[in-house]
Amino acid sequence: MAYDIDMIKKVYDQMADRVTKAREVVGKPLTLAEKILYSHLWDGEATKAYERAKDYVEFSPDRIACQDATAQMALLQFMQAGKKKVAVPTTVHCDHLIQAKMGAAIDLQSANKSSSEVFDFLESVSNKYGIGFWKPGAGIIHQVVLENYAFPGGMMIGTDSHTVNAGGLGMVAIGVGGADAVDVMAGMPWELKFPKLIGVKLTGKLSGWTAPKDVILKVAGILTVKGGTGAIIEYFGEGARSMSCTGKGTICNMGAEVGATTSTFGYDESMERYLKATNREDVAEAANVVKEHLTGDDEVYANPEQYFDEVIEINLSELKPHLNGPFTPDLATPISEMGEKAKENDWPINVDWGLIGSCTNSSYEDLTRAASIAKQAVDKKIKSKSDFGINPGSEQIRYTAERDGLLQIFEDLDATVFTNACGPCIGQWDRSDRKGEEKNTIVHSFNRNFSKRADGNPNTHAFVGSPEMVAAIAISGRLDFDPTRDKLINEDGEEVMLDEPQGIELPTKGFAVEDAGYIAPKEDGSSVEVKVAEDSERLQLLTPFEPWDGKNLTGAKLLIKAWGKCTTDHISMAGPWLRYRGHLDNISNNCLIGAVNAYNKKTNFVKNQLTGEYDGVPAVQREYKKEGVPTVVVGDHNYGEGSSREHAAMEPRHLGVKVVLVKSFARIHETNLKKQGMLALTFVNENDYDLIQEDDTFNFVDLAEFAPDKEITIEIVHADGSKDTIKAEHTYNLPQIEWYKHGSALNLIKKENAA
Ligand code: MIC
Ligand code: SF4
Repeated sequence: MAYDIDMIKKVYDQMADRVTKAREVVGKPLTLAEKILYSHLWDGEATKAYERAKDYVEFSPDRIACQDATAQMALLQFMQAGKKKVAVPTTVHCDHLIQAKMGAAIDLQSANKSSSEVFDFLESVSNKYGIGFWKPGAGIIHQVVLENYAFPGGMMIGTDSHTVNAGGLGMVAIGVGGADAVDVMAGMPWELKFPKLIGVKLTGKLSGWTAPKDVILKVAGILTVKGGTGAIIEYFGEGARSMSCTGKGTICNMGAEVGATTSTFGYDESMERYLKATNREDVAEAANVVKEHLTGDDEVYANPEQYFDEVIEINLSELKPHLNGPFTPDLATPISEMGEKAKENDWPINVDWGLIGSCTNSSYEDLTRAASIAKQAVDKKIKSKSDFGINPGSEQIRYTAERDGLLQIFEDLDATVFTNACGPCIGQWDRSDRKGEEKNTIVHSFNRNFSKRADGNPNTHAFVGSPEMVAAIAISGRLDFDPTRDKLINEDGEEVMLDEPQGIELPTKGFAVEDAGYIAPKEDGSSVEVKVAEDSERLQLLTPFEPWDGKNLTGAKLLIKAWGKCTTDHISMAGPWLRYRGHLDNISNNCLIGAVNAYNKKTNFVKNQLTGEYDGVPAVQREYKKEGVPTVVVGDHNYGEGSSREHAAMEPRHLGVKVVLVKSFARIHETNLKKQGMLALTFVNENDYDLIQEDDTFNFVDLAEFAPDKEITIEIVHADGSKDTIKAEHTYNLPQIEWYKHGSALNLIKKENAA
């Protein structure tokens, strides 16, 4: 379980020199993000100032974390890289594959049964290659990382978009696809385009019903789901210092929802308290020695406009509690306006479920604040109108919360305590009041609320709020309930109000746990055997993708023109499909089934140009593949928003799609496409999206000259024989073009290792 204090000290030892050198070459004071980035350059000390949003830079992250749903594909790839051990401390966390249904004990047992093949695979690969393994029930990856591994000033990557949660402890922590993690596990540098920097100045202090969650709900409203793309968000100011470390984690966590590369906060006393409470006094002491490098320079925070590309200011004293949703996490509505807005939009007012937990909001403080509301309901004889579900973030939190009577409070309200795992947040929810396709509303403290995400029902309106607000709304059973204003009627028919929530930042008696759920790998794992059954439906060894023939691509057919929002949940749905995350061919049967076809506004219903018939996307694409016909996927803005799952890139690649052409990409997905040898292009003129018709054929007439910064010409031939010629851009640099040439980045690693 042990974090690597020597590694942390080494990072700190070189930090002073590297930061000083970076300040010199950049020629001005530095933000915290720059300090961390420049002190983690693969080549050591900075020799030049990098241009933001332009230069590709190689980094040397300190840690890697993977979760069960993405680790399968990451490790299947790593197994091909020809290495004996991971080069950088790595952990695997089993949290996504546990369904929430009856409650923790039973659910965990059935997950251990139904997914034993996958858990055993992950455990044995971890054991073999020197990876720390957190077994099912140990907790959600990002909580476990925050409690055990994150450290101020560090840099980590993780195969999950919410890896960014560790920014709450002053890290630069970034979500990546498995193939990126494989590079670092194999001892190679990790590449990222030097990010832009957004500064968020927090003044004032939170009070009453307003929580850290509301900061990011507000920021999401300002920046929208793509406003943070390519940027690191750095929070600073007295307001930042006044918040707890886990509260900062919540804010950084949901930075993923605005597309930010990551978010971070400077080291302060809240982080020191958290490190000490989680038994890492030595890390706190080491951090205290280099404190000045673990936060941005004073001048930067005094004149942020001069150093950040964009600055947002939020006064916490004036910030109001919000609920964001439905269907998108950036639709921010202050609680006080929800009634009106819900009526206007015909959102169902009755709330069926209140769900508390997820990597976003399942800290001890979160549970105490929500419990303080739940307790009032019990004390004031108010019966909860909605059902309640709780997912503690880790076994350590669960154990401590149980010891301190917090879970009992929820149980007194008839809440179901689910496993310490993702559960409903990722569609692993067998909802007891199943709704079919019926319109209904749920509120939760999670981060994402895309259509169908929690329960597979496209008509479930999911709203995101702080845990205490979720508790209050669930108790009232109404979406338009404003606890600062509205009264409730109790069992005695009396009017009562809920008092403001009270939280406890860190357990006064300290954290406790009996079995945290960690299994250390063998020192020498060479004798460990990893088994993948040939007829397994859950796991499949990978077959390398075909290299590029170096020629222009011609005669490609349109597979689908996706209309509107197309997140990774639309491209490769989670929920029941998580089952196949280790089996590329089987999971490919969900390829793009959630994307809306621009021509008929239906999902999973596209025209097969070879037959003129309509069918599901995977079926049609398999036909094209059989006939050897290349295809193109066209998409709108922020294509691939959301998850880091590389399945969203590997599935179309496996099925024979050659090009994804969109108005804009989400960062992780664009990289995933490149890594898997796909051509990821954006329209030079985004209105060209409108030119594309259902029966189009595409010719990429100058692809043979594929080169950095060179536009690609696409001839679009319509059904009536008329043509349009358009230009597409790309962001491939030379090494990335090599990935394309070799068919994937992995093919290239293999070749280099074999040489
Ligand atoms: C998510 O929140 O969407 C997930 C499930 O955690 C994903 C990872 C995955 O798809 O396995 C993420 O955020 O990257
Ligand atoms: Fe798990 Fe949800 Fe967090 Fe993703 S966002 S890691 S599914 S809890």
